Amino acid sequence: MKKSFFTTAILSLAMISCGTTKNYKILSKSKTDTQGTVSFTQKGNTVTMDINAYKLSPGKHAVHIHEKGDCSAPDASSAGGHWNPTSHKHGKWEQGEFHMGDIGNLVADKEGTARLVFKTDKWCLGCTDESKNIIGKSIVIHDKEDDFHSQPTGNAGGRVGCVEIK
Ligand SMILES: [Cu+2]
Ligand SMILES: [Zn+2]
Repeated sequence: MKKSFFTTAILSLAMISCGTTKNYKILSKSKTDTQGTVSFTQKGNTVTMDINAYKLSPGKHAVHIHEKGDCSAPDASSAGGHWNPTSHKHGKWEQGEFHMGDIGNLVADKEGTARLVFKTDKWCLGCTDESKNIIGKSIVIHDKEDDFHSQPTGNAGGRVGCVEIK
């Protein structure tokens, strides 16, 4: 009795302190040299995403969660449209209407390097709530900037990087 309580306590502590982390490589798409990594860590109800991208063109690049976890097409069209479980219009994160995958823009410096750390309690890693679960979706990095109002994609142009969130 005492031992099982102790084991349970240790396991709970491990889950709270370590959480779940998933690491992915960015796949270059549309004949670009895009490289980098994306990690997701869930602690409690908060998911932290950390994007480190390299070899982008300098300037802003839209980044979204798309609905299909399939980066196989050379132009990443296989990833489908924006992940939109709440059937809202495309927009800016937490301002008016927006898709659950409307992360915003990466800003690449003149070397083409961009980093974005993004935290939210609107996503989860593998929970049963399909309006929150990002496993089975993809991250798409675009050629152009998200203007936050053009429908349904923010006029972000082609797809230069892709990650299957498995
Ligand atoms: Cu997109
Ligand atoms: Zn969108």
